Amino acid sequence: LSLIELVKNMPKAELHIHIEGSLEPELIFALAQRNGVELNYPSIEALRAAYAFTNLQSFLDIYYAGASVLLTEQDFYDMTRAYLERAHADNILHTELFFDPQTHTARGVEFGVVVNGIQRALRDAHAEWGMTGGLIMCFLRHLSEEEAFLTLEQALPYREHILGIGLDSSERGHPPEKFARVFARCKELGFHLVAHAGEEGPPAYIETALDLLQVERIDHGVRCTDDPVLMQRLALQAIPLTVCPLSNIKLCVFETMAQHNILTLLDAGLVVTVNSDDPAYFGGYMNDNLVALVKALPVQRHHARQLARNSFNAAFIDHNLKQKYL
Ligand code: ES4
Ligand code: ZN
Repeated sequence: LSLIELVKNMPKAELHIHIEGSLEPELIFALAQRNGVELNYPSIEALRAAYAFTNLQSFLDIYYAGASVLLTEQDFYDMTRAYLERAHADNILHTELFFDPQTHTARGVEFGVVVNGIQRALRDAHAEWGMTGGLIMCFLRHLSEEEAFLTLEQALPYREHILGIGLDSSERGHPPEKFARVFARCKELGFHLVAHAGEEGPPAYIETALDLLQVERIDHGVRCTDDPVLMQRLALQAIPLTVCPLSNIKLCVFETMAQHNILTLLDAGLVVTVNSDDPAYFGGYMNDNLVALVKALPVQRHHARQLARNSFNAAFIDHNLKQKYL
């Protein structure tokens, strides 16, 4: 079996996928038509042509515009179903989905419409394929801590459907400490905790996410290589990093895939995982990310096997399920 076949076929978990980032231009246009929403792009091709990003913010502006077509529970179901079918095709057995409720509640879409639509698709995937998964609710870090607390209140009736809490959107200028109190409350409530840190922001944001937010995983975290002491800590404490290779190239975190530091991180013993982040915007799903790494970097079979093991070890699943998957 070639290494490319191995990475495609190996069973794996995905731990960093924004479900709104799985919305393909075709579905954006179909939902816009179904819901009578006006788009600022004349065609699917024109929209796709706008996916030329220079940094995180240039992407986020288009990503929030794309999400504006989502109005009904069925819209959230259809979006999630399409992602889960792609995930199943990539031999993903377990997936933890980020969602951004504030992007929707700000437009008058009820919290329950969002969660119920996504949750129903996850339930169907479990019934049909035995796929497991859960939802991670993200706070938008460009908004206030007070707005995060309000969102947490809205989430409480649905807490049985929410596995964890995350932090995403514009990183620079919105350090983890801005959300220290709301994360402390989420921890008391028993949620798992994660945060985006060290994608565009400095390694200090990785440290404060760990020390002040008490997160269990770091989303991205690739800038930790700027701080050798921090890197050693991440390895010693086995803090998983959910790395997103194609995302990092599209958002110019690294100039080319050959310059990506994922093998440096893996070889230093960090619990690195590979993920798709926003697959509809960044040019690929899970297996596309793995294949891109194999094509650009000296990935060995032991690296591939380690990435798959790490994905299950870093997942928020109970001991029995972990044993079954490992
Ligand atoms: C995101 Cl790549 C990335 N970074 C931060 N926030 C996000 N939301 C969706 N994708
Ligand atoms: Zn992300």
